Amino acid sequence: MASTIEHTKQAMDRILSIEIVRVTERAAVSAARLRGRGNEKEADQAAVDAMRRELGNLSIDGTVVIGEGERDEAPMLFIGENVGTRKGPKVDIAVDPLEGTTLCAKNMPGSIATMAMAEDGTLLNAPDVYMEKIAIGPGYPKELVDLDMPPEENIARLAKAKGVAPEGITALILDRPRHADMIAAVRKTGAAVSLITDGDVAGVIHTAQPGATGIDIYMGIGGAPEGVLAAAALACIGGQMQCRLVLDTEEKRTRAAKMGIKDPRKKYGIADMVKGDCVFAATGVTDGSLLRGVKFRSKDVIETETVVMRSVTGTVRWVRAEHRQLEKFHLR
Ligand code: VTB
Repeated sequence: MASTIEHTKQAMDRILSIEIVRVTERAAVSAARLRGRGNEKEADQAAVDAMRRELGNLSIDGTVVIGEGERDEAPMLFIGENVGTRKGPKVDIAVDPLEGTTLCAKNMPGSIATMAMAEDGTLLNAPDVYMEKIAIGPGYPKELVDLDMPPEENIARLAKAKGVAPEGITALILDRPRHADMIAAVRKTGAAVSLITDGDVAGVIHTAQPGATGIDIYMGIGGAPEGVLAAAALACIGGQMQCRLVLDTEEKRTRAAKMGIKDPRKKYGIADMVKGDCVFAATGVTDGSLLRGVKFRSKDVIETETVVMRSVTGTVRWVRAEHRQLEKFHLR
């Protein structure tokens, strides 16, 4: 008889890596109905409802470890919530039903519906605080860049390893006042800075395919939940990432400690955030450079584009779907 771990692995491989596509598709379509309406909350809620409904159909005994918030503040998909039919493998679930709520509300490029599923107890349980992040693509020597090195040095080392002048490097950074010094430091080296207003899960993923995206490095401070989701993606497609939680108050340190974080200054690599086999999926809500957004082709057909990847095999599947049985989306 197969052990529980083997059973989990087999399920993740054969079934769940396709099943989770449905989950992000549902969330994306529900959010996409509310694109450009200027209402972040409503779009997010629609994505949460749809994602939760579909997660309930999965044959898993899942626990949300990265979710919409802590139990007292989020009624659905809160950290610790049990999801799935409970008749299946025990898995950790990380969700961001609508990553880039503002992008969706303003109908700007780059919002996605995303989730990751991993073996039980293998995803970092991160509180909803900020996180310092730095990420580069695959093929570079280990520990080439480091959170504790000045941006100038990281760019210089990356350029040397890539075999180009700093001018040949492009860094992706969230456009926030807190990054003003970092942006100036990167530009001083001659490197280019690509700014995004939101959506750093997709931002980090861009570094994995520099040839296609033109992005060599992601750096800056974003949300910790988004950091774990991005790490799940990089665990599948390769690349390096280093992160550190920003636990700058006693309250945050206590909250983190309750989630099992002993060292508040710990630098996490991908393997510290995603310790086992994992599957990551994202469906485009608005058009973006990673994924096409949802298309309402006619009143009978909806198209979605999803990427789904698995860490153990490194398989990346692009799923372009045409949906004709639209009742499943529960759209009003
Ligand atoms: C990022 C980004 C998100 O928040 O984590 C960012 O991935 C960081 O937070 O899409 P601030 O907006 O507070 O700077 C988002 O932009 C929105 O959740």
